[in-house]
Amino acid sequence: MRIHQNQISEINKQKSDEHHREFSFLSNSLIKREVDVSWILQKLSDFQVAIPSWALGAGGTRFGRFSYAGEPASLEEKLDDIGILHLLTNAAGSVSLHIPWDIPEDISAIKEIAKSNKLLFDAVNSNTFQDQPDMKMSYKFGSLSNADAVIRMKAIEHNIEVVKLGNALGSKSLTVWLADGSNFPGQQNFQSALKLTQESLQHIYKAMPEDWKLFIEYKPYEPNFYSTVIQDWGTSFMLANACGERAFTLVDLGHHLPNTNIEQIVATLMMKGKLGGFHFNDSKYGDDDLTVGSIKPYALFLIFNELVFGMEKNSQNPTPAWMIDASHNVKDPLEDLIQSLEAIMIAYAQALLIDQNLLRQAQQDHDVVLCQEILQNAYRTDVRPLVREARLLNNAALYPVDAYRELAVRRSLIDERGTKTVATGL
Ligand code: AOS
Ligand code: ZN
Ligand code: ZN
Ligand code: ZN
Repeated sequence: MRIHQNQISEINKQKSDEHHREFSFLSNSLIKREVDVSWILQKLSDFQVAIPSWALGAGGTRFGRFSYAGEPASLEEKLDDIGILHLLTNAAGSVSLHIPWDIPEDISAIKEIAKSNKLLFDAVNSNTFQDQPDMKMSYKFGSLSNADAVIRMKAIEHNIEVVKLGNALGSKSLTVWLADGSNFPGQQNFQSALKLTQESLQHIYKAMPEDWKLFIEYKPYEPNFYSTVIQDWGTSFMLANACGERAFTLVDLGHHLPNTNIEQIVATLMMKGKLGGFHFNDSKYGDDDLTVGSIKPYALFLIFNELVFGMEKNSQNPTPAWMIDASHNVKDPLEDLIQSLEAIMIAYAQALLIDQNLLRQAQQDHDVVLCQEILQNAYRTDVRPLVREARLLNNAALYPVDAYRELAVRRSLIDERGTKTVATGL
């Protein structure tokens, strides 16, 4: 362990007066608004987001990759990094692995490291969007949708291997994201590509243990720029239905055409009990994978409003698997993840402030102005003291970025791992 809880407590002490002043001011005004503050604190404390193993190094763009000093070179080191995040934020309680980027050599040793960092294994991700060095065939023209049965089978088998590995670690779900699609009109027969994908997914689904879930990600473009086989939530939803009741749609915030009403997609899927997983990130143009909340925090809040409503009202929908899916080139990856976690907690806290009964009544009365007031009053409340208090109650850092800097975490990672590091993965 690079940092200890008592170091965090020491740092918290320096700022605890200031925090308590802000927190009591906020909680007093919330109590006047009949908000149940301790209920919100509990919800915030319980909310855990999986960290993708590929976000721990400075990723990059398709034009280049600039490594960040002190990056983790192995799965063990990645787990240690997430352990640091979890200690600072009490919000990063699990990891999402990517196979083959994270092949564990010694399963029980990896489980031990995860346990000592208080981490669980969330969804495992398969990879049929890259050819692996030992491969005799290529995914260049698709994987689960490939017209060649031998290549399809290879992709199916890879997914089954990933499930086996994940199962040994204690994971309970598989996320499938496909790059399959076409670049030019006429290149691919839409119907057969979709039909083959469905058959392949059914095959994988049947091979999963009975307590496993399958998450199917959709994306309208990239790397194929004319068509992708699973282009939208409707296609994913249809495929999930064709697989069975433990197959679900996964929403990645970056996987929509500009201005898509993502909150409405969330609501629709939850009504049908089919929102299985979530990839948080932010974007201005496409699948930019930027820090959560860095571009469109209001949209994130509106999405959380639907998530909160759905989690309360749609018992047919399991609690979605929350995950960050971000990657970029310029920030310290750990500081960036702290910022993403903070943005998620803020949006969640704001959404929890909404009086759903009052909103319902205003909708019923067609009082459009009041509806907007209710949403925006919640959004414009500075909930940061609530988020901090939830962390404090769990012995995490009041101000995680500050604590991270004060404890010189990156410095010690560089001392240990060196300056010229390249995290495995993207
Ligand atoms: C790709 O665009 C998807 O968002 C995937 O979820 C993910 O980024 C990829 O699987 C990384 O391995
Ligand atoms: Zn994703
Ligand atoms: Zn993506
Ligand atoms: Zn993305």
